Amino acid sequence: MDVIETVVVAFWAMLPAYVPNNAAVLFGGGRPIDGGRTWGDSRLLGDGKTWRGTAGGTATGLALALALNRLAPTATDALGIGLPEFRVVAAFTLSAGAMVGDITASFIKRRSGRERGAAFPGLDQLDFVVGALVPTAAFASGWFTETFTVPVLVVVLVITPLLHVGTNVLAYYLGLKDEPW
Ligand code: CTP
Ligand code: K
Ligand code: MG
Repeated sequence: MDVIETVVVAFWAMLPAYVPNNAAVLFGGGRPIDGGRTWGDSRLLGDGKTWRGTAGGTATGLALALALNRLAPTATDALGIGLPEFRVVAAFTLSAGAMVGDITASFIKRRSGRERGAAFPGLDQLDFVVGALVPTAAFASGWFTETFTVPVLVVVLVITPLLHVGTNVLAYYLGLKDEPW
């Protein structure tokens, strides 16, 4: 695989993990997951992690993976690049895992005294990557090793922070998000 192919495969394979965070912004609102509970002086997770955002984000990632599966043969022919089809387990671990990674990051942010919306460079850009890939490697290991080869993983680690910063700045200027991160 050349560099372009590797980037296209990495982006395609990660789309079901990328979209849940952005979709959660649109679905968010309603009851927070922590129900307002605190640990020490801070909220367990905060008002930024809601049931509706989490369910909406996961469902969007799952639906996207299934839609990509229908497009894969045509896109593979058109681009001449072998695009992976998502096993159902992987579609779920990628989308739900991304949400769990983001929630875990909020837990860590609250424990380190950061209020809702505060930036935590590094964690913000990679929480959902780790959250998506670890359960996928565990529960869809064959599919994972076929799809996420070492070059693909390296590309994921490089392009994800760039895409994350880009989409969040865009969402901020569109008035969808309160902070540009
Ligand atoms: N959101 C949600 N449920 C989630 C994740 C996000 O409802 N599981 C919604 C919330 O409305 C949230 C917005 O998407 O405010 C932006 O997400 P994010 O930046 O992750 O949350 P923050 O509000 O910045 O909170 P935190 O500091 O805990 O990350
Ligand atoms: K976040
Ligand atoms: Mg935020």
